[in-house]
Amino acid sequence: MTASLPVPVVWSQDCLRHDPGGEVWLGVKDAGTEVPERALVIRDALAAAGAPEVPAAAHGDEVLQAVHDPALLGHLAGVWAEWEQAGFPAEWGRDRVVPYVFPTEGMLGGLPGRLPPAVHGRAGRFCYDTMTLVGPGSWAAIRGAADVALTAADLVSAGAQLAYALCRPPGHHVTGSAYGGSCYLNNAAIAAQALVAAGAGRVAVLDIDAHHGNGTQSIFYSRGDVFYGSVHVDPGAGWFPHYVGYADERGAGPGEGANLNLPLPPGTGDEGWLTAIRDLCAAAAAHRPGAVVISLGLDAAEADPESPLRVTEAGYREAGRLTAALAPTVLVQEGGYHLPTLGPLVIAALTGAAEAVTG
Ligand code: SP5
Ligand code: ZN
Repeated sequence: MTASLPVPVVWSQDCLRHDPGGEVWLGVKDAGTEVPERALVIRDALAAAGAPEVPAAAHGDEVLQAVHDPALLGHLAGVWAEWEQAGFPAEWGRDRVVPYVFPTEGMLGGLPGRLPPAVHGRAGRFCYDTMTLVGPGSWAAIRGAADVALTAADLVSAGAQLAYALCRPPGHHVTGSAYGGSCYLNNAAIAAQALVAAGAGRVAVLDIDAHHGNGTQSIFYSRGDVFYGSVHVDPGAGWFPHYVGYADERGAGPGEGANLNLPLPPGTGDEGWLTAIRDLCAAAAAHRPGAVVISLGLDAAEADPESPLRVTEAGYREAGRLTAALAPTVLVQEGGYHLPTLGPLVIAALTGAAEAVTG
């Protein structure tokens, strides 16, 4: 009989209510991989491993408003009702919110960024890709995932060494004012901000999802109190988010030096990935964090359909051990799409994190 996994798992049933119903990739709607079953297989595996479950508590909007533009929060909360009201599902067969015009710098050429009254025009102001669809249950899940992150941060602020936030949908691609990458609100940034607000001092966010967390980077880019570091597949090698996540992005103003990107070549496995994570931990330790947030994507794993990295379960266990050794740690679920291996991978990561705490 193995000892049960001593990491509290924060959970909200609302996280199952978001059904993006696919993703529009390169002009064609595909089935999509960010499905509700992801959260269920992880939850089942952790229950079987004996990890205690903690229900998410409802929180106010204060921390959300500290990391996100209130206009983004309002848009996400109301966009489905507006879409329905405008008749897109019933009259046009458009059963999810998907933008089709994007106000890029190149389009506006310096003209003011207006807020179009028509919802189908306004959608591209807040969503920067075509893969991140909104449906009837989406807001309940998005807001529920934020409460999951906030509840996990509360546990650590109250003295727990570790807490795991089983957030769905994921969050690390969301900037202060725009969503994308299958993400809607930045759960990890919300957890980090909550830790700061509770008096943790400096916080380090370590992002080990296969993709660069462009949203988290953007939110904290000019802040010196929150370090952001990421290991991810090189966006310059053809991977999402393509435009951000390069090694020369080091932070700005008071945040200069508090941002570190370690892009890796496609095909990188445990050795190269863990070497980069050790470098990330050394940089984060120099920042002397009072608390750590791990953006725990499981999509760096070799079987994952969304990334070319080749990390094993043993790699994830070591990554958990290395990162959670820095300070009390909130682990926030990000990506990870290969349903048969999500359970073993999350157990490996949390087992490693628990080893770091118990020695
Ligand atoms: C949180 C997170 O991991 N977001 C991932 C966003 C990247 N999604 C890119 C999807 C590209 C289309 N997928 C094609 C899969 C072909 N196997
Ligand atoms: Zn990812």
